[in-house]
Amino acid sequence: MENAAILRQWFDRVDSEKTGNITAAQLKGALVVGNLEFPITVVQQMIRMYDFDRNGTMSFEEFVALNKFLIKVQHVFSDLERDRGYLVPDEVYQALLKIGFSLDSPAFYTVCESFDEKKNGRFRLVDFISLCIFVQSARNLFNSFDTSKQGRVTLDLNQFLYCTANCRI
Ligand SMILES: [Ca+2]
Repeated sequence: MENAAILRQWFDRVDSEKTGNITAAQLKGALVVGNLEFPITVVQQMIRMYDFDRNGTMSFEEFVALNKFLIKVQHVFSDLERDRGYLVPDEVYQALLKIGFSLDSPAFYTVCESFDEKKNGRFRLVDFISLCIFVQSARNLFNSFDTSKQGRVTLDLNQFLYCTANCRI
């Protein structure tokens, strides 16, 4: 889905009410058609990640940005899954590095554990995309507090609650 005209067609089909914006429920339904079944909370997070005008829905421009991210994540997944259909934690770690996320061990294993849906150490594409959406959203949120770009933030309890509530999937 890299061609702009194809993307436009896809978007218009999903935007069944012709509002120029697609909702989380519409996006969820469209992804299911493409064999990607996400919980609605993950789809809402996808929308929030690129909701540049913060209206809670996805315009075509925002969709193009999301699609670019999803394509990158899918490519990295296919490079490493070697036709098994899943990644093991070591590969998830390498995949995250390729996407530009370098996590330390405690952070990485905690994130892995919470996205290992079946608790079998196997990350299917849907699990891996959900994990990447979470890490990217957390990074965006972190950056919004790290205004001086020091790579660290100080939060009071209210800000901390705001962050955890935003990241919860
Ligand atoms: Ca929007």
